[in-house]
Amino acid sequence: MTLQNDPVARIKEKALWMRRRAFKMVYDAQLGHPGGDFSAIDIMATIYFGVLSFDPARPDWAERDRFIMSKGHATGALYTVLCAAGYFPEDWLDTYMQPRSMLNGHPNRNYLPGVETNTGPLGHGLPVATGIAIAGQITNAGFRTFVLTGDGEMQEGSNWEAAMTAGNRNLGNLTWIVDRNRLQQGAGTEETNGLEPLDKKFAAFGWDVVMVDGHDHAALLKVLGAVPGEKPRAIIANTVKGKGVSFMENKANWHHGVPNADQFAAAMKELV
Ligand SMILES: Cc1ncc(C[n+]2csc(CCOP(=O)(O)OP(=O)(O)O)c2C)c(N)n1
Ligand SMILES: [Mg+2]
Repeated sequence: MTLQNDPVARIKEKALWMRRRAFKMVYDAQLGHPGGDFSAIDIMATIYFGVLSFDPARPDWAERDRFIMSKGHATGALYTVLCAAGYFPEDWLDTYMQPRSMLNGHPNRNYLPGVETNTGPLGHGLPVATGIAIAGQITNAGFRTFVLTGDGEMQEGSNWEAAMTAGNRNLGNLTWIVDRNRLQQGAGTEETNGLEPLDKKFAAFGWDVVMVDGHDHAALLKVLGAVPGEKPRAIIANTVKGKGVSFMENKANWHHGVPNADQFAAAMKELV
């Protein structure tokens, strides 16, 4: 099988490119959230290169599947996947967080093609995705809506209102992925405001629940690409914050830590 017709190999290749490119953006800007970029990148590469129906030449194509990046701080992951998907040229990435750049610290749909909705303040992506999915259900449209939230983000009550609404309305066209890296800003989720048992909570709100290794491309492809059912689907993706760089993995300080020259070089050696 060649890279072109082996979907898992293609996703793997894209994810590696995204990690390298996102880390370079953070290094150049000396700003960013690389820990959360790296926990999300395998999920996002799988969605864009294995599941989503979209056309970068027509970002407003009415029938496109929607992806909403609710954890809007992880712009290293979002901007690299949108670039790899063809929404804008690679040299735009070099402007990350520079004055007058379209690639702000948090994504802005008014500037950047492919961004479905502005995020950054946590707790907004799922409510917006739920509204979009309701519109799709009412109009009998065929598109699916995917939303990726953090796990610390779930401390925002707005998520639980949206979860209740989606469950009550049987929004089978809605898929919610939780990046379950067990860390938020500066601490663990369970020592801050415990989320468990997350699967039982989602099920009680009327959702189908699936657990997956959030770095296993083949497993991700299977659960994300599965045919929608009657109920909305929650995918709890078990991930590692900082995944792919040994000195960053599971370290809270890499939430918004930025590399010095030695750390950048060491990371590039590992990301091959
Ligand atoms: C409403 C709101 N409060 C606080 C913040 C600041 N903030 C940015 S990221 C973050 C932690 C998020 O943790 P998590 O959702 O687990 O994201 P991940 O671990 O995937 O980076 C916080 C508190 C914010 N962006 N929005
Ligand atoms: Mg987290």
